[in-house]
Amino acid sequence: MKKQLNKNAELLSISEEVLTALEEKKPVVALESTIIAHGFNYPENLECALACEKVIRETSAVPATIAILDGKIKIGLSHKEIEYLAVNSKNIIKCSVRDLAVVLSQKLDGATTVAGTMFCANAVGIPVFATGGIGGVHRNASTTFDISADLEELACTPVAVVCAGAKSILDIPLTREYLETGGVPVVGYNTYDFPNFYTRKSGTEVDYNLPTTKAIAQFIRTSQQLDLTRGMLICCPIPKEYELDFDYIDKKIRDALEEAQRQGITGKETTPFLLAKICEVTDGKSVAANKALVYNNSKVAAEIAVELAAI
Ligand code: PSU
Ligand code: MN
Repeated sequence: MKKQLNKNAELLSISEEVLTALEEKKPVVALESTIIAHGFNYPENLECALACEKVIRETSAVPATIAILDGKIKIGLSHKEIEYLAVNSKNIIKCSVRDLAVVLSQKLDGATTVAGTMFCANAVGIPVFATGGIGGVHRNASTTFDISADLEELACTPVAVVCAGAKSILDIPLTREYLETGGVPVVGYNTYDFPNFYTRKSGTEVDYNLPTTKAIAQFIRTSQQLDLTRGMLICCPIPKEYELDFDYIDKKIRDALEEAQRQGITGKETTPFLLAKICEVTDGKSVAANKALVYNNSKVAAEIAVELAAI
């Protein structure tokens, strides 16, 4: 890991806090920034980003929010930098892996997606990453070919992504198939069901149910020992009290998908458009659920990182 870090030194800026934690092999949890710039609106985005960091600290781990600023991959953003991303979201580029080199070389501002964040976390040796939900195979992918680069990155980058599954704007069974093809183990944290973001069940299953964060940490360590180059998906269902009704949210999602089609939304705009539309048509209920699950994932990820550091 040190070697990778040195190789990219001029493109990397690691905060003092994160660098010390990495050097002392203390638990660190990576956090993405697309969720700040393009997942929520201001000021919920700022509130959510800071609360995730707080939850991780309260669980005895160090948060490392990742973004592209000043021509560098920043690992561990300051409060000011998080606020900058939250307020200026219109000028922040959504950065998947394909965007990284252009955005860095042109010194543009970028918010990293799950794929982008996994790449950066791995470059500095952070094996645990918390997010809301991953991108996946879109519902009409057989005609649009819209398959998130998150799935490709999961297939080639050894980082454990703690998430609430994938939301039903996606085709969940096809997303599961794609993960299987990529050799990505899909593990439920104390559940057999592959969660559906706003709801605890999607009707599809995980590959394995591991009941404790200790068991999950042991699994990650074994994957490292094997030098498996694959990512790992750790699925935590949204806490029961925040779960939305399946039929209610499914109808809203279908309406949002129709609206996206009517407006001809494609490519990287699709996911942010759908998220914003769903927020609008649920009177913010989707946002409350989204926040709750991200906090929960942050807490579980921190517990896993703590267990992993103790092995
Ligand atoms: N899911 C969410 N909120 C988000 C995203 C996904 O609930 O903000 C973001 C993540 O950063 C994810 C990206 O990596 O959307 C996927 O975008 P795309 O489908 O364009 O690959
Ligand atoms: Mn896409």
